[in-house]
Amino acid sequence: MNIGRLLYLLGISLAVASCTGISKVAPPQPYGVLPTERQLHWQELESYVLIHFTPTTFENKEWGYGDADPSIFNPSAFDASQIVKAAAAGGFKGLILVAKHHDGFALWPTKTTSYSISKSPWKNGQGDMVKEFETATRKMGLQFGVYCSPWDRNFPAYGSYDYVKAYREQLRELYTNYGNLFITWFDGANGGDGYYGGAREKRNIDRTSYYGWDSTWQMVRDLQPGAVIFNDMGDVRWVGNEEGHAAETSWATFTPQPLDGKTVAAPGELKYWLSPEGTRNGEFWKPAECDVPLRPGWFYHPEQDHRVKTPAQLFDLYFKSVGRGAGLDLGLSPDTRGLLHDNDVESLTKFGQLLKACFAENLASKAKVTASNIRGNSADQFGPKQLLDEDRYSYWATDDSVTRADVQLQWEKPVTFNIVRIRENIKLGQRVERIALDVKADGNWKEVATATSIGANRLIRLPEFISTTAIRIRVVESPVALALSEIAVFKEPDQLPPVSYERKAVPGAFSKKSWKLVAVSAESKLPEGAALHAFDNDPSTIWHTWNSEKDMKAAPQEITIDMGSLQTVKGFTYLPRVGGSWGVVGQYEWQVSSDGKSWKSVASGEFANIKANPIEQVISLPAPVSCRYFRFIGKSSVEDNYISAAELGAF
Ligand code: FUL
Repeated sequence: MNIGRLLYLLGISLAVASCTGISKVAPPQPYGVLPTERQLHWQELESYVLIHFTPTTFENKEWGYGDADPSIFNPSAFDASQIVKAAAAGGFKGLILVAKHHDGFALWPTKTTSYSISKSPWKNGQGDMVKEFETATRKMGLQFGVYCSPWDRNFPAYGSYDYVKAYREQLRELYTNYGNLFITWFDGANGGDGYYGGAREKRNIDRTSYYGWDSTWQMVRDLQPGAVIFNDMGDVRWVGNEEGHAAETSWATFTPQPLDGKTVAAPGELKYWLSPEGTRNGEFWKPAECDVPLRPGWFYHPEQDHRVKTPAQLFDLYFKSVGRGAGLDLGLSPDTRGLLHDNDVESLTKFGQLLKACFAENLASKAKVTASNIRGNSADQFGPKQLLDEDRYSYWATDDSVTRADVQLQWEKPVTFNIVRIRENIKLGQRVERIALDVKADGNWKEVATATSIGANRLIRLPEFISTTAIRIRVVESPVALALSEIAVFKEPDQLPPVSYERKAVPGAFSKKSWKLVAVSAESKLPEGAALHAFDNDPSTIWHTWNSEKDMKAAPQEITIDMGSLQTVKGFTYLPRVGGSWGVVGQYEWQVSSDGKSWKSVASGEFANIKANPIEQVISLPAPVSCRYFRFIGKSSVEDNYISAAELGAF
């Protein structure tokens, strides 16, 4: 053991005479697990976009089945730079292209499958869309990354080792031909129904062993050493929802937990409800990425043109993701022209302007800054002025014995603010447990906010502007000496419209006032699971077919409703329950009748991605139908258990 370490353990801040004779104080020892270089780089990017554009776009679906004819992939006006420019205008620093989604269609001329861009009429089969995106992305100064879906619903050999070999080869092509990547994204949706070269069947794989992730990811380390692996078992964890927010307390460290009854945690198979918060003192440095589409779905759907998130919503999500030390990964979906819709471009641009205006002036730069303790009294090395230099790794530190301390910022004239940004030097780990923010008012300190899990980035956003001549950041709990790298103070532009994520009714939605239950194949014996809850206009109550662990009525289950009179129906809606995926329907069917006796099936299919993104499913019929009765059949449930519905609707 060296002497510095020994004295550290004795709790002494060591002043060592360096060989040049200048006195230097030893830095604090790192705490817990630490980020790697590539994770530091990822953390600095903060926000990036994710592009979904495949034949699935042309089918108006969320998950392609793998059977779409490649000839449908023929954008009329594709322009990667239009998409990248809009992302850059939104302040995003990187772009991930879905080079292959679950439908298996490769956007580059791969040698591994004939189901690729080479079979599309676009550029007469000579195009390479991954290259076009890469070139446009780098031109705009953004970083580039790829998503290549492990699940492949087209590949005939999916489920056998032959596919795994081909998949690795796909990754090799992507890792060698498109420059340095900042991220390689592996989603957890794996195995299930698919075309599989015409077999049209369900193929289950063992998520813990099938892909041989260790060998696959070694390729990332060998070929793309700078890229982080997005995956719960990789470098960056999924935050556990597709709504774009981490928990209020969100640790960068995480210990993935296997599901009950399983011995290993595997991608797509772990206790996701722990992901928003992470694990204090967790086993791995694995910060969260919050992925959320700009529209309700990841792919473009014309009927969602008016459901693009507003700049104010994006701003709110920025605080709930980036502001909680996570990354923000915003899904963008080009339309069948191969361009972003004007509404999307407008929202991104205004969001970018908002961010810029908000963070343009750091009021802290004009403040006098003092601290209650400075490590080894060495102000040059560890003084609070390090908090103002915008360097994420220079820092104010306290003596080892001091784990509670404060920093004051004072101004000659009052400043008005509502945002404070605090960072730790995460090269020394995530140390601080909790801080408080005080404001000087009439000569006294008043606490206005507290915050936990500081890490790389913590944004405190006060609901009201405050004018003051002094603020104080008090570290109230930390297991070790402090190592904060930044305190910054901002005022957001006035008068942002209030943010609401309330579900908007589908245009033309029918009133359910005179709807009546005709029949139900099963309903819970518990009153809270009654069939009536499927159309009571209350999304918080559900129809379900569960009585107890041992007594649940499995799919298929159906419910028949009388709308009271003959209606012209253009489509139906299914709203899944909130708070978990139990009972959520996977495969569905709707039948209609005008007399309640003879029935016709008018819609059937899968609610793709409903587990990860449980939004209202809007199913438009190919042509309007006239009917008085409808029957909804939950043919399967995503968890292979029972059936539930929060609301059924028609329009
Ligand atoms: C999920 C996928 O199943 C969705 O389709 C989408 O690609 C989303 C970003 O990841 O796992």
